[in-house]
Amino acid sequence: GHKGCVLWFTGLSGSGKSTIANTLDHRLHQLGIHSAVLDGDNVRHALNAGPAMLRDVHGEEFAQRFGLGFSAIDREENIRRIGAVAHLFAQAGIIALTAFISPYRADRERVRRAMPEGDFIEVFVDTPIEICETRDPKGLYKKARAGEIKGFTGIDDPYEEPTAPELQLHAGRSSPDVLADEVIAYLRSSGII
Ligand code: GGZ
Repeated sequence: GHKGCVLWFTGLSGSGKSTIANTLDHRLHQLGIHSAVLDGDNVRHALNAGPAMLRDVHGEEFAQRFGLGFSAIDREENIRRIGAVAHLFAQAGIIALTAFISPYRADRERVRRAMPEGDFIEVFVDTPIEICETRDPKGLYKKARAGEIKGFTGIDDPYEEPTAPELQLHAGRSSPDVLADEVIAYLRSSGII
């Protein structure tokens, strides 16, 4: 058996949060454990996207203006909603894997405090920005350096590192498979699975 909880991955863009969360998700399914991934694909582009009617009539870019952006206030609201959804998953007995930058310590702590002790597991995906910037899968760091994107995390917007994460993964050194194993070992040792 297993109990529901939230594995909250936090780290820079390109640090490997989504990749590790998805690798772990597959691994847990193989073990017969119910888990679910929340990441940019199903949250920023779906749950937190602008009104559907605007999207249908005027397209994604226009609707996005009514959705959430990347100001501190919008990121806080993004994290608040994700935290609420992840909490519901955990209450339903599912291991929720969330993969968002979540750059503000206070926003992450607010999600933690809303949950029973031990149910919120903070996983710091600690990849040096140099590595994230070299990977740059979507070319966003390049655009941020060129000033084409303003307020990009790690370039001209803050990332507040966790001070006491339950887990710290060195995603610049190990493969997603090895890191997923580290998380599984933690879940076993803490009695969650
Ligand atoms: C950071 C940004 C920005 C800015 C767009 N700053 O590599 P990606 O593309 O897929 O991951 C980043 C994603 C961050 O969304 P989150 O919901 O995880 O952010 S937060 O937790 O702070 O709310 C990146 C893209 O969106 N992106 N503009 N200015 N990342």
